[in-house]
Formats: sequence, C-alpha cells, structure tokens
Amino acid sequence: MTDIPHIAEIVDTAAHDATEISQLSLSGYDLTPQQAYDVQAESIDRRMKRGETLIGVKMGMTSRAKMIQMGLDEMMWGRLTDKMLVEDGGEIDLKDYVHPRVEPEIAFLMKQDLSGKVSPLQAVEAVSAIAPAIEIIDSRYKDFKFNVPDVIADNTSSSSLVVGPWAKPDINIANLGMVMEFDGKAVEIGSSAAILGHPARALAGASRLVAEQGLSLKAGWIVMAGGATAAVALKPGVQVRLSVAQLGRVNFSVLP
Ligand code: 0L1
Ligand code: MG
Repeated sequence: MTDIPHIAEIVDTAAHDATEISQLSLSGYDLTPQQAYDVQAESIDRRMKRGETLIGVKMGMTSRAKMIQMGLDEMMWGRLTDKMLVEDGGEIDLKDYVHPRVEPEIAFLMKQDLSGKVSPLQAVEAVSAIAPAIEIIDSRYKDFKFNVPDVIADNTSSSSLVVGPWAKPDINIANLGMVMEFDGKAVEIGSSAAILGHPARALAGASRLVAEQGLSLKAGWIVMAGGATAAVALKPGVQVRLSVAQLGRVNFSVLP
C-alpha cells in the first residue's frame, strides 16, 4: 500500500527546508496521478497545520514552451498559500529556494465560486480582476527533473508568486504582449495567446481539474494561468520585471 502521509512528509519537508530530494519515481514510490494529487493535498494540509491559508491555485504546463522545456505534455495544477505571496516590488533570498525559475503569467481574481466543466467565457464571468503575475517555481527534485506524478506530488513546483496591479476583467486578454526582463534586458518575450490559445482556457481547465479532486475555485482566490514562455533560472542580485500590454508591470528582486 502506498504510504501517502509519509510521501507527503518527504515533499513538504523538502519544500519547507529548501533541500533537494531524489525523484519519488526513482526512490521506489511509483505513484498514479491520483495518488500524486493525494500526496499534494496532504502536504498542503501540513502547511495549513503550520498556520498557512489557501489563497488559490496555479495551473502548470499550459503552453507549448513549457511542455517543450520540461518534456511533459499534461496540464496540471497546484495549490497556493498566503506564505507563497511575495509583494510586488519585494525581495527574495535564494537561500529560501533550491533552484528557482521564473515564469511570466496572468493571474485571475475570482468573484464567485466556480467548479466543474465550464466554457472559457463562463470562467471569465466568474472573475473580478486580472493582473500581470510572475510565478517563482522551484522543483524540489534534483536537477529540476521529474515525471508527471513526481511533479504533481511536489505541488507542481509551486514556490512563490508576485502579483501586479489588478485591472478590471473587461480587457481582452486573448493576445497581450508579455516581456520578462532581468536587469532591464529581455530574457523571454511572448504573448498571453501562448497560454492554451487564451488564458481563459487555463481558468476553465482549473475549474474542471479541481472538481476532479472534489474541490471548487473559491471567491477571493487567485488562479495563475501558467507560464506563457519557458521558465528562466534566477541569479543572485537580479531584478526581475514582467510587462504585460494593457495590464502593466510587476517586479521583484533577488538579494545579492
Ligand atoms: O507552472 C508551471 O508550469 C510548472 C509546472 C510544473 C513543471 C515545472 O516545474 O516546470
Ligand atoms: Mg507557472
């Protein structure tokens, strides 16, 4: 029998202590995707017992660029807690991470609960605001390598998020230019269209996938739509900025 609480403790401790671990699949833990989501849920329960609260979900593998970079092609999701939020313009310390990377994203703020199969249009109708956002992903696995159950169990590499100014949801987000800069130099240039053809599809996907785990997206939650480009590794001292056409900018810096 698969010991879900034990595996949850392994991934939670690695995330908490920012320590690298071997892939579960190479350590004798061959999980099904459902077991991996059970591990994820249990590991987040451990965080809640330490006082963290759930603030939303993140979608992963929602663009071709991400699928090619990671060699995986399955959309997946992870949970976001209040402790993961980095203030817009804030600072992070690399000692709190294993080998972090950043992704340019779009964030949705939920106006009402949403669950199950919905169209992208219905999904956007449940949103009160949209913002430019940067996700800091940090796989706890050695060399940032994993299979699908490994990464789902590791909360889909979710580590931190930085959310920019919220805008009214009446902006057409189908094809917004996105430029991510390190120290003022573009490191990734893309479009919101790279996120499943339209970020609203990632939100509809989130609604469907969380329902498969008996959950719903809650009013007040943030939903991260997934990286529009490949993720870029962070370096000490770097200033990271994302500009999204019509939505504005979000930034943070890494301590030297
Ligand atoms: O947010 C993402 O697209 C990441 C999903 C997990 C895979 C990875 O760590 O790149
Ligand atoms: Mg992401």
